[in-house]
Amino acid sequence: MKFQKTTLSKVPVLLYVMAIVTISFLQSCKSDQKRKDKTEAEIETAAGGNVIEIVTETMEFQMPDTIPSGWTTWRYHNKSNQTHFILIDDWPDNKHHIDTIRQKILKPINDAMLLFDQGKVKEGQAEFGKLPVWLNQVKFPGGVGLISPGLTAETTMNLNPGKYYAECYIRMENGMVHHIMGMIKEFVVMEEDSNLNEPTADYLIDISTEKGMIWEPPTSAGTYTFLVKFIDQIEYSLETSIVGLDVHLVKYRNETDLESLEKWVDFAQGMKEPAPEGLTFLGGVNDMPGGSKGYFKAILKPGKYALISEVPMASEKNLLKTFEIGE
Ligand SMILES: [Cu+2]
Repeated sequence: MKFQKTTLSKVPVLLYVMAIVTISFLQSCKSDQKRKDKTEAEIETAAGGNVIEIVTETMEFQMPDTIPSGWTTWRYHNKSNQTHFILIDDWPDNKHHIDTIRQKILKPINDAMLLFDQGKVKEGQAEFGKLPVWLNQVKFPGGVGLISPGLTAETTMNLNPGKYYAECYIRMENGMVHHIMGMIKEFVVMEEDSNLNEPTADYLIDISTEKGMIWEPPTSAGTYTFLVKFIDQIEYSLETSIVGLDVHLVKYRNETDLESLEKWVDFAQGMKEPAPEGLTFLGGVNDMPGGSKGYFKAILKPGKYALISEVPMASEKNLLKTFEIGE
């Protein structure tokens, strides 16, 4: 590991690399309630198959300890006042114990971020220096995209048997990372197959490091299933400090919102609650290895939307794509 080479702007990127994850501070309760009301009425159930229901009320993942292998639909109900996502971590063998993960990974990351917030760069880097080498071996086989308070996201993925963690590494307003506050959950994917057929997609999103996102967006309102094909993925390495590709769907109001969006999803610039005004996150597919695919479902109404990847300067990489749904 070459932490001494790490610059401040790159440091947060490491968090990404390591996979990573609060208590709600009171954010506009009124608008949350509005969103909740709207959501309850809008949520549709997946068409049969194997659905894993996951709920967050404060800073936790309420989900089963075991799930079947193969295709499963993750329906994530964000009943909290904060924005979240689910990133799945596949840690190397024998390093799986949750106490180890908390102590050796989550704590130094959280401590480092708090120090960076105070402008203590050296001290923050020293915390990163405590991270174990085996962190390099973590893999991210998918997860559910960013979802705003009161809303439900739905993502369908294909997981192999094994032991995994679900985590969220968005930060609270006070800087604490959600994972250290409780948003890390161990689960086992069993040998038993879900027997769920792979979904059929209405729209295809190709994502790659070279071309960014390539797709033809919908233009009319409806409930759609999107297929995200990871053509490749950026190699996760502490030495190169590179973040990965993923897809998040967001509704926005105007161009100013897009600027806040691009800045907010860049971990180097904070990714702290509250998420900027005017943005409503609607799910997506979190990081997957190159060659993988995942699906997400969303209800689109007239308005302005964007797909964004959680990387620095997304628009320059063709990883921020806007589209509009007409009346
Ligand atoms: Cu979170």
